[in-house]
Amino acid sequence: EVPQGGSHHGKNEHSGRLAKLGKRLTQESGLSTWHAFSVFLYRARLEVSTLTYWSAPIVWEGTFERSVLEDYYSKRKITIGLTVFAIGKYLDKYLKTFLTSADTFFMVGHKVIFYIMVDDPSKVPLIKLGPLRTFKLFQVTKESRWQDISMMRMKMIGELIESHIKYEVDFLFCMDVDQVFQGDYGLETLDESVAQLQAWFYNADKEDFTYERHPQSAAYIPYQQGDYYYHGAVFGGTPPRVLNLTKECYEGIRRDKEKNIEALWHDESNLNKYFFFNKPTKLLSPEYCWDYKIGRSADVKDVKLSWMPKEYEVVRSGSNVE
Ligand code: 5GW
Ligand code: MN
Repeated sequence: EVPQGGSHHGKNEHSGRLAKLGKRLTQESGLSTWHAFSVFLYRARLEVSTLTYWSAPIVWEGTFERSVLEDYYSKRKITIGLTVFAIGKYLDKYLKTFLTSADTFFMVGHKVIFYIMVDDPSKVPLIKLGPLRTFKLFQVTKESRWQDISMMRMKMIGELIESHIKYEVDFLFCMDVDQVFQGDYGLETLDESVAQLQAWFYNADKEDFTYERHPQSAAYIPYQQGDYYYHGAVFGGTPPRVLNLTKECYEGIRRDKEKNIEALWHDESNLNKYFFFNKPTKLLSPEYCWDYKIGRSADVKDVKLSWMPKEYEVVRSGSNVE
């Protein structure tokens, strides 16, 4: 029998049963309790892939038991960081929704530090954060090309990890601002190195992935290669692992710039190259970054974060951001 949340048992009886099961699984497998549970629960969603060929879990709703995770982490008192950039029109348009929804749904009951990078601090919305939440605001100069705004994030996140983040958090997420949290985005997402499956491509064939296909680019992945198509809008892990990621991705971006070239999807292309060579230890299902424009999908049981609708004419006027 697979333990799942929301059973008909009383809460105490349910947790008692889970604790017993956790103990047995741990003894049998030699794994830590929460890994033992992951290994056990990955069978809970038979219709989707829940494990990569290098044995990283792919987290889908139903493949984790939050009470076990809460119990495990309650002894550690962890802090989770979340970086977000809101430059130019994205500050007015998306930051308030992103922060308000993150306050409600991101790592409920745990300490969170938001690292907010803006070009105009006077425009940051005044919102009242929950008691376990705090934020640090940084002013950055606005790149004139939007591609550079997106790509320079890799450089700035790296610098911020070295100056602040590595001393302050146990786990870090880095996200796009044009998204909204809609359901609990919790401990099940934490790991050493976390990648997000891009919602439009989670079922696609490898040849159709929009990897960079020119061998001259640092982000090049040949047609027969690659594992998954990862989304540039969400990545995470422990600070040293994310630092390594941002350094490598920025180095790829810099090498391309020297040759006067740019990968097809900018930082996302470089991220995909990085994760191809440095396998993530955990993958998040499209439920963790869903696009409602895709329509209904039986695979998506519970959306935790979704794309905000984008009017390209409004936010991308010409090649300049302003
Ligand atoms: C503006 C015009 C075109 C593309 C990006 C921007 C832009 C991005 C901007 O003006 N200000 C800004 O803060 N950004 C940051 O880069 C946001 O955090 C944004 O979420 C991230 C990536 O850009 P996106 O969200 O437009 O990229 P996609 O791949 O989601 O379309
Ligand atoms: Mn985005």
